[in-house]
Order: sequence, then C-alpha cells, then structure tokens
Amino acid sequence: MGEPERRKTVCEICLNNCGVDAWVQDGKVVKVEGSPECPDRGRLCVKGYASRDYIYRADRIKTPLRRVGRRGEGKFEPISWDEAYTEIARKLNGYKKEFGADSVAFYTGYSKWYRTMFHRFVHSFGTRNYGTESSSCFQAMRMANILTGGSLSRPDIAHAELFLAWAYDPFYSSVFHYDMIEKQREKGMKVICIDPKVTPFSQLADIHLRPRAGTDGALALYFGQYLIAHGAVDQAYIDAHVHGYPEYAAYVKEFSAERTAQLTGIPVDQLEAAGALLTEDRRFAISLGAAPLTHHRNGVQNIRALLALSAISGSYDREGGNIPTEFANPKMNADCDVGDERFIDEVRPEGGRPKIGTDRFPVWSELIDEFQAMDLSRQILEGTPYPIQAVFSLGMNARMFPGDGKLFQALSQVGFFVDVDIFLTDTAKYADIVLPACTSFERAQFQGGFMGHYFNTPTVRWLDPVIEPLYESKSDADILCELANYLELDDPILRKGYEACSRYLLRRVGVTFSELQTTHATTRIPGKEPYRPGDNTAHGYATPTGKFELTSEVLRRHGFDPLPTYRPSADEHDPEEYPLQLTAGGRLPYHFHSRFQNSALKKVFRPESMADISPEDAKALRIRQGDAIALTTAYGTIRLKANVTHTVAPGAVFVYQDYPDADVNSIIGPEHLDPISGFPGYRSVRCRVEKVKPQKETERRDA
Ligand SMILES: Nc1nc2c(c(=O)[nH]1)N[C@H]1C(S)=C(S)[C@@H](COP(=O)(O)OP(=O)(O)OC[C@H]3O[C@@H](n4cnc5c(=O)[nH]c(N)nc54)[C@H](O)[C@@H]3O)O[C@H]1N2
Ligand SMILES: Nc1nc2c(c(=O)[nH]1)N[C@H]1C(S)=C(S)[C@@H](COP(=O)(O)OP(=O)(O)OC[C@H]3O[C@@H](n4cnc5c(=O)[nH]c(N)nc54)[C@H](O)[C@@H]3O)O[C@H]1N2
Ligand code: SF4
Ligand SMILES: [Mo]
Repeated sequence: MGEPERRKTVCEICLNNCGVDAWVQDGKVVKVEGSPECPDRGRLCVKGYASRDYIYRADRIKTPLRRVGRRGEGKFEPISWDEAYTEIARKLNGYKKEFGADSVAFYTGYSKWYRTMFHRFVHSFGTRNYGTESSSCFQAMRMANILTGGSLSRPDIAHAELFLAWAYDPFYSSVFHYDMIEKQREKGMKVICIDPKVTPFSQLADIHLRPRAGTDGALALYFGQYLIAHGAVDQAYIDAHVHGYPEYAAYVKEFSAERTAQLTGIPVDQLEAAGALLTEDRRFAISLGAAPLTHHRNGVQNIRALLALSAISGSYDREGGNIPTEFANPKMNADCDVGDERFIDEVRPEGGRPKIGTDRFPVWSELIDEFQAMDLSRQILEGTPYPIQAVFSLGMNARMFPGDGKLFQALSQVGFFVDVDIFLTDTAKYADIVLPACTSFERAQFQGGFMGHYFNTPTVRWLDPVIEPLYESKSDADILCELANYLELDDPILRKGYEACSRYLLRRVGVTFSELQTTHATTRIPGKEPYRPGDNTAHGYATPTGKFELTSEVLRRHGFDPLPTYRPSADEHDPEEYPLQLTAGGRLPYHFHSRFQNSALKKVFRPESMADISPEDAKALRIRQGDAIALTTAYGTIRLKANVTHTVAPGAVFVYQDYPDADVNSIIGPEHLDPISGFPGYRSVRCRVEKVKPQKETERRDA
C-alpha cells in the first residue's frame, strides 16, 4: 500500500467551489479536508465532506450506453466511446442537414464550470438554441436588474449599515456567507429579515417580517411609500439619475400600512417598525436571491420593487448599498470577465430561427443569451414555431421543471436524445445515448472569475485531476472537444481540446498557462481591478434612458407595466377548493437538488418527502406529526408525510422538491409562469391537504 498523498482540488457540488485537500492513496480518495489556505479557512459543508460518497456511488455511469429498452425503462447496452460519438455525430449532423441546426436543442443542468465551452460548442454547431437550468434560477433576478439599473447588482454587505435580508437564509443555502454578516453586525449593522418562515437566520435578525410568499413586491412598495412620506429619499440622486420617479411616487401611495398588512399578512405595527429603521439614514443593502423571490408569477416586478428602494434612498451604486457587478459566464456573476463573452461571440451563428420560447417570452429572449427552457416541452410536443428533432444535454434533471410530466412526455417523443451525467438518473433513462461524465476530482479545470469566496477578486486558476477518471468516464469539457471532431465542426480551437481552449482564453488575461499549471494556486489577474462603486452612476446606466428606470422603457415596449406594479402571485384556481398556499422549494443543508439521490446523505437526513405545515392547520385538519397526507393542487396529487412545525405560518405549506416518489413539481402546472421571465411560480400555488391512510396499508387492503 502506498503512502497517502495530499492533492489540491475544489468541490463542485455547488457554485461555492470550496478548496479541497484530497488525500489520495493507491489512486483512490481516502479522505477529504478543506484547504486551509482558501478563504473558507479549511471548512467544507456537510455535502463537501460527503464527497467520497458522491465520487464512489453505485449508480455512477461506467461506460457510454445505448438504449435498448423503452424510453425511461433504463435498459441499456454498453458501447465504446467511438461508437457513441459516431452515432451522435451521424444523428445530429443528419438533423442539421435535413431540418437546420436549430432543430437541435442543447441544454445543461445546474453545473456551471463547462458553460463557456458548451455555449461555444452550440454556436459552432450553428444554432443559438442553448438553454440551461438558469431558466428557473438567477436570470430573472438578473433581468430585473438589467431592466432597472442596466446591469446585475449585488448587495455590498461588507460595508452596509442595514441589511435587508430578503428571502435569505445562508445557513441552509450558502453556509459560509454568514461570516461576512457576522463581521458587519459586530460593527453595528442592523438586519431586517423578510422570510415567511422562522429560520436559523431569522432568529438572529433585529426585525423579522413574515410576509406570505410572493407578496414581497407589495411590501417593497409600502417601504417606498414610507420613505417618501418621511422625507427619507435622496432627492439629488433622484433628480439626476432616476427615470419615472413621479409615476412611482404616485403609485406607491396605494400601499398604506393597512392595505399592505392585508396583502402580505404582516401586522401594521411590524411594518411601521421596519419602516422606521429604514429611515434612520443607514446605508442599506438588499439581498435579491437567485430563486425564492423570482419563483412567482410576479417575480421580476417584485425584484424591481426592491431595487427601487435602493435607488430612491440613494443606496444604489454606492458602497454599502447594491452595487453593479460584471457578468462572467463560467461562474455566473463574478466581478471579472476573462474573455468568455468573446469566446462565445466569435463563433455566434448569423441568422437562424428564433430561440425556443421567443414568442412567449420576448423580454427574456431579448435580454438573455439562452433559450427559455420552460418552453422546451411545448415546442417539442407541438412542433411550433418549428419542430425540435433532438435534444443534447449535459446533466438534465427533468424534475426541476414545473409540470415535469410534460417534459418526460416530450423526451419520449423527440427523435433523438443524448444525456451526459455522472449518475444514471431517471432523466438519463429516457436518452438514446448516455455518456458518463466524471466528478471534479477526476478532471482538469480552468477557473476564471470566481464567485463563491473569491467574489469581487478577479482571479484565475488551473486544477489538475487528483485521481484518474473512474471507469470509462470523462470530463464534460473533453467530451465536447472530442465530439466537435466527430461532428467536424468548423472550430479549430475547440477541436484542439480543453487545454488549448483554456490557453486561448488566457491570452488576454496577462497570466501564462505554464504559471498556472506550475502553481495550481488562485492567481490574481494583473491590472484587473474590481468594480468601483459610483462608476456606472458617473457614466450613465445601460438602460434606454441612461438612468435608473423606475418605469422600464423595455417593459413598456413589450406591453408590460413599466412601473414595478404588484400583482398577486397565486394561480387563479378556486381558493375555497384550494385554501392553502404551497411553496415548493427552499433548500435543505444536506441536499443539493437531485444530486444526492441514492446517496447515504439522503438516506440519513429526511429520507422521505415531508410537507411542513403549521400546528394550527394541522389541528384543524386532524393531522399529527408523521401522518400520511395527500397534497392536492388543480394539477394533481402527491402523497407524503406531514411535518408539523411552528416555523411555518398558518395557511402555508412548504415542500422541498427533488423527491422522485413525491415529486412536487409534478403537481405544479407547466404554464404557471412569470410572463416577463418565464420563471415558474413554484412558490405560490393554491393547494389543499388531507390526511390519508398510509399508502402501503391501502395497497394491502386493496390486494
Ligand atoms: N419546486 C422547485 N423546483 C425548482 C426549484 C425550487 O426552488 N423549487 N429550484 C430551481 C433552481 S433555483 C434550480 S438551480 C434547479 C436545479 O437545477 P438541476 O439542473 O435540477 O440541478 P441538479 O439536480 O443539481 O443537477 C442536474 C444534473 O446534473 C448532474 N451533474 C452534476 N455534476 C455534473 C457534471 O459535472 N457534469 C454533468 N454532465 N452532469 C453533472 C447531476 O447528477 C444531475 O443529474 O431546480 C429548479 N427547480
Ligand atoms: N444546501 C443547498 N444549498 C443550495 C442549494 C441546494 O439545493 N442545497 N441550491 C443552490 C441554488 S441553485 C440556489 S438558486 C440557492 C437558493 O438559495 P436561497 O436564495 O437562499 O433560496 P431558498 O433557500 O429557497 O430560500 C431562502 C429563504 O427564502 C424564504 N422564502 C421562500 N419564498 C419566499 C418568498 O416568497 N418571499 C420571501 N421573502 N421569502 C421567501 C425561505 O423560507 C427561505 O428561508 O441555493 C443554493 N444553495
Ligand atoms: S459549500 Fe459545500 S457543496 Fe458547496 S462547494 Fe463548498 S463544500 Fe461543496
Ligand atoms: Mo438555483
């Protein structure tokens, strides 16, 4: 037996990219630790510590597979990489020749690290039909920012005096972010937490407001009204830099404390206490989140209503407020562009048909360089405005979509489907060809413009694999470059391989590839400074008027309300038949979407799906902890267990997604979407709950 050796890599289970020291013995990872030199000071979360479970799981795909059974059945035969590539190239090039490149839809799930490569690959294939999981994550918040201030922004918590922790619970979704908040709190920063639930974070806040999910826009408009009524606005900034203020000021008058209390469920005295704190002349930063506030039919306008507070109080683009940030592709919103946009743009195809979803979501299509994937199943099934013949995906999880049955149906009908994943998922079982991807421990990786802990620090890094790829698996980046050769794409750089692409990206960065390869350390990009608050204000914002748009001229052009108007978020089904509000989402510290399916972590923590309901509702429905219940929406019913908890307010039901046996997205209508962004309204769905006999008992009786 060899001696264990310490090797450096990162955890890529989530975007945080925590540094990992992997102890490798005889080619196997025997232990993982956090890298002490990384900003997290050597800490990992429970999921990162479970990396060995993730790497060595039994359901890893071992070889390329060809489907031999029905779609979804899971019967495959192993084939060689050469056979797989040859067949994929024959099919995709065949469809391209007969129906045009746009007849193939390219899609990726949550993973971000290969996106620059993939997006270029799709362009080189000849289409703009590139879609991602961000059709339900992050981009709606980015859109709201672009429509309003001209670019993405982020809360500058590190300098804030007041933090509006809106839909924010770092202990569950981004555990290491709390450090920064704790530091600022020690300096006197106050916190208003706005969350329908009692959470680990809400209990630390100075004020906790509990709106009904999806009513945040109304609350923000109330705050706008309060700031104006109390003279706590920055009139000089408004006069010079804000467009549409008179209309906004007139509109927010409708949001009195009494009406807002009715709309949101927050008592008047609590509204007023929070309003008073807001007028204390503290620089405030507002968290906007990638998911909870935008998972409503009114999501984009709600975020715009939050941003409006930043502008009228003079906090926008100022230290301690919400400050603009660049958008770099690999890590989504790093403060650093390493040339990814150019890399993708230089092979962008001319002409072609409109991206999937353009007719239904024109604002999305105009602002976001991806198709709106919420329209994918419809276009496959209906064939309009043009038929989609094939889907090629990296890590598709069909269950993340609302009305996912429709997507599974579409995947059964599409001419050809390829899925690349680490694990043989239920979605992969629909594919004609499945390709085995490897984990971050098994691949080389170029990282530029980090998010996570290198936030606001322009850096690059090259990582070598710490172990050989397991079985016959490969890195997605290598798969794309090899496939580019089989497809005979007119893209010499892509066809040279991942390392050549990374060198090419580094050309303009001022760091050489050999420097990165020898140090393996995070390297600061010379001469590249992070954004300085105030720069955009000085030069004018990238909106049609050059100002911060309280009335959005882009929305007006598309026939939407230009003001951040408040509209109810729930669906239109009968409130008497469906008296409760389902919020399907939220995060659990030990789960990550579908990634921990079949893992020891999931077997230990919350192995079955549960619906969180309040003790009041439970009592009225005669439901006790652990009882079997049926959760019904106008779209369907699932069975799960009741978790009776005071953390949930009466009237609300919270369910976590990604439990295949009680798949909550299967009971959310696929058309329950925000018309501006196309984002699903996962978090405001009318429902009812009933106690039922446990399923097994019923089955036994029926037998
Ligand atoms: N009801 C409800 N639904 C939701 C949400 C919600 O809050 N409520 N949240 C939405 C949001 S915000 C998001 S981000 C999405 C989640 O987005 P999903 O795309 O569903 O995320 P995951 O399940 O993490 O990953 C998808 C697949 O990628 C595979 N994978 C992991 N790493 C790699 C890799 O390196 N290469 C390849 N090829 N595959 C890999 C995983 O095994 C998995 O099968 O869900 C959305 N759906
Ligand atoms: N452990 C773990 N961490 C994750 C993930 C994971 O799957 N597991 N997923 C990652 C991804 S892709 C994403 S997008 C992020 C999402 O992470 P976050 O943006 O933190 O989203 P959530 O955890 O869903 O919700 C945060 C808080 O918002 C509250 N909330 C829900 N609906 C509303 C609402 O309508 N209004 C208000 N004011 N509050 C509301 C919830 O009760 C919750 O306490 O998490 C990331 N981190
Ligand atoms: S926060 Fe956890 S899952 Fe995310 S990268 Fe770090 S260790 Fe991995
Ligand atoms: Mo997300």
